[in-house]
Amino acid sequence: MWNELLKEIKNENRKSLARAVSLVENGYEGYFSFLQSLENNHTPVIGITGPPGAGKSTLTDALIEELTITGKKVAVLCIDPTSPFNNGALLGDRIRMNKWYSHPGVYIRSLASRGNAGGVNPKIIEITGLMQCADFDYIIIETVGAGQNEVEIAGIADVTVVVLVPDSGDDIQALKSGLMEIADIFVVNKSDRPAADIFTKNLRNALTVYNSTVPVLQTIATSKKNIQHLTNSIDERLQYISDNKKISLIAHKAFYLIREMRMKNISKEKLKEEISESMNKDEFNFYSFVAAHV
Ligand SMILES: Nc1nc2c(ncn2[C@@H]2O[C@H](COP(=O)(O)OP(=O)(O)OP(=O)(O)O)[C@@H](O)[C@H]2O)c(=O)[nH]1
Ligand SMILES: [Mg+2]
Repeated sequence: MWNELLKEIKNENRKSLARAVSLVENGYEGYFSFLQSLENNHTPVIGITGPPGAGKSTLTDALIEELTITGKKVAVLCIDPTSPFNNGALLGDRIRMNKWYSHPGVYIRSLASRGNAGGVNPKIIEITGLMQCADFDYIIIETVGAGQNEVEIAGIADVTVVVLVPDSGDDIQALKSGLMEIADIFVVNKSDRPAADIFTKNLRNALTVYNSTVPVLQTIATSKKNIQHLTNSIDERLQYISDNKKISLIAHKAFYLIREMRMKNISKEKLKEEISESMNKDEFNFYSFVAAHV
């Protein structure tokens, strides 16, 4: 079955790709051996993150347009916000993205974040790996950006674009909350707003203080302004990924998957059950209990 699927995926059969993504997402039997059998294809992965409502989806839509105009093929993984705070935007995302569903060079897939602390789907690494064996030139991952949660995506994407809006204080906020460490490119979207220039200036100044050379671009995603500048900047960044960063990315992904696998049958609920059964016994020893689970 897996071999047949792989053949179809390579033949640009999007239905087969969709099916394979679901199988991987659900951890269907044999999925990991299947991943092991894939060749090393490194389609570049672009992470788009930032606070809720910053315009990530609108920007992704504009990026798809810019890239497909030049004949590129693009896969997009949208991590559906599961928090009620974000639910309002979902429908809008769908309507906006709808026009791409019939485009042969575009594949869009929504994935639930399933309450994962990093704001990404627990199987995102494997799903991205699967997409890399298809015919795409770029894979874009849009993640729920809420507070500290953006950090996870930086370990998966080759280039992380942090989208901000010119709201007072957000520039400093962004630097404080660790976004500076993860951003390869800052985008000040909604630069049609009057505060855009001063915001951009403040952000650039703040970055200089930290000796950061991360570029800051202004865009207006809704009117597709400056999008080519952004794609150029992404391509430039992709060209100069240091070996150090490559090693860090692979190590991060390996760490994440190993942890997932080791913790597979462990949950606090299950531990509680076991403890409630044994804690009143004389022979109960906390450290022996722990040792029995590692
Ligand atoms: N004025 C202006 N509005 C914009 C711009 N880009 C996006 N918007 C609007 O901002 C709102 C939020 O845009 P989205 O693209 O859904 O933002 P998002 O970051 O994907 O939102 P979440 O996924 O919910 O975090 C929408 O109403 C967009 O039309 C822009 O450049 N200028
Ligand atoms: Mg969105």
